[in-house]
Amino acid sequence: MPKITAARTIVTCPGRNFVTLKIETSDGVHGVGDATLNGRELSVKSYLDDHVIPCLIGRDAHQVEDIWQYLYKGAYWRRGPVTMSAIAAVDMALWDIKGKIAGLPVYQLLGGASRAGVMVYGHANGETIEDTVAAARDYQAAGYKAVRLQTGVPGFKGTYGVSKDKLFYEPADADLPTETTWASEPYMRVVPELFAGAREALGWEIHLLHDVHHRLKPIEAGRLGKDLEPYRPFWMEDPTPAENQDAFRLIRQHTTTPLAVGEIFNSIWDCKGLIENQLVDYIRATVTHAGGITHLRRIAGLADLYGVRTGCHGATDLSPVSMAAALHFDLSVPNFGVQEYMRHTAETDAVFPHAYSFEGGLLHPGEAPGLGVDIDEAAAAEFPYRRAYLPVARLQDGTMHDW
Ligand code: EZ4
Ligand code: CO
Repeated sequence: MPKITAARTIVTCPGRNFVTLKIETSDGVHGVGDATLNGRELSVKSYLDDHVIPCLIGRDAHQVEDIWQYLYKGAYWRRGPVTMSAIAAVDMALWDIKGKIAGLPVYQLLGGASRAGVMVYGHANGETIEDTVAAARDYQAAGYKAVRLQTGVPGFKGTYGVSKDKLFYEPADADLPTETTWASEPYMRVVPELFAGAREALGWEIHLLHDVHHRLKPIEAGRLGKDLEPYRPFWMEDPTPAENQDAFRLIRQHTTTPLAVGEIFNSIWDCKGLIENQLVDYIRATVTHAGGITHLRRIAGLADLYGVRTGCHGATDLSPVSMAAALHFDLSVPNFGVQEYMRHTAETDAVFPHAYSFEGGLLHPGEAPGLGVDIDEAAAAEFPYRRAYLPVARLQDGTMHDW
């Protein structure tokens, strides 16, 4: 049996921080897992270094399920983003190892390909509607079948989802949280105009998505969903904070715009009510923050019973290791919907050499055994950790708001 002989975390900042777990085995095979939690990176590193790695040494690396259960049930203190990201990193690394030993890409171990490739959506954004539509046109020209549209709210600096750099969106860009301002009314006026402009310029073939990023009250979300209906959006994401899942009942009563939720969920228990009550159409939990491939498959299995499809989070704060793992999952799972895809910088791609590739609007994980991604430790060492936080949002009178 391949025994776990060593494991360590590697923190690197090739433009943004990433935490990677590397597990080594007695077979000489190693695996990698992503443990990045944006703005709280070192907490997960400590959880792994101080509390998980000592328990892994000597275990059979093939026992992916048992090790998952051991870390989940064995902690006694269950769930939460730090715990679940740490467990996820172990799980990803073990699937990587299993694939390498079997000589198969991980998607083959998950039941094989259910489709030719993974439809992804890119991020078109700009300060104005014209800029956003122009960016979306570029994505369309590059072959994307789906694109997310985010535009600046007139009169507000630093609107969520609008990037300083056209290609590489990174909200965690300050040593301490920057403060942005928010008001729902101008936002709710501009988004339907954006979608009208986009449909006129791009036609009806391309899927158009929008992320509300937890910014609205339930009745406002119902209104926005209704106002977007004529433009047939693929989804409206995170319309309200999902701690209150009953809010989705209210939103549902008012709109047929499909709803996507779950990028900040970390276990099947967060997803259960929304799925079983058919209050969402896409579940966005992802490999890194929701307990790894093992747990995400369980969430997808539950979702499939209710006609809910997957739409994994894929922001740049998930490393190429997480992206690779997501693609193996996406390719194999029966109820796949779409995968978010924000390109990483060239520096990040150099630190994490990977086998996945983009063609014709689809990503494919490639045929390399395991996850098909690795970390170049010498390259990683050139980019030391830099503290960085996500911004916060306040209403115009100073009241703290959901970011
Ligand atoms: O703001 O991952 O849909 N994508 C998103 C992301 C999140 C970041 C937060 O770290 O909402 O861009
Ligand atoms: Co989002």
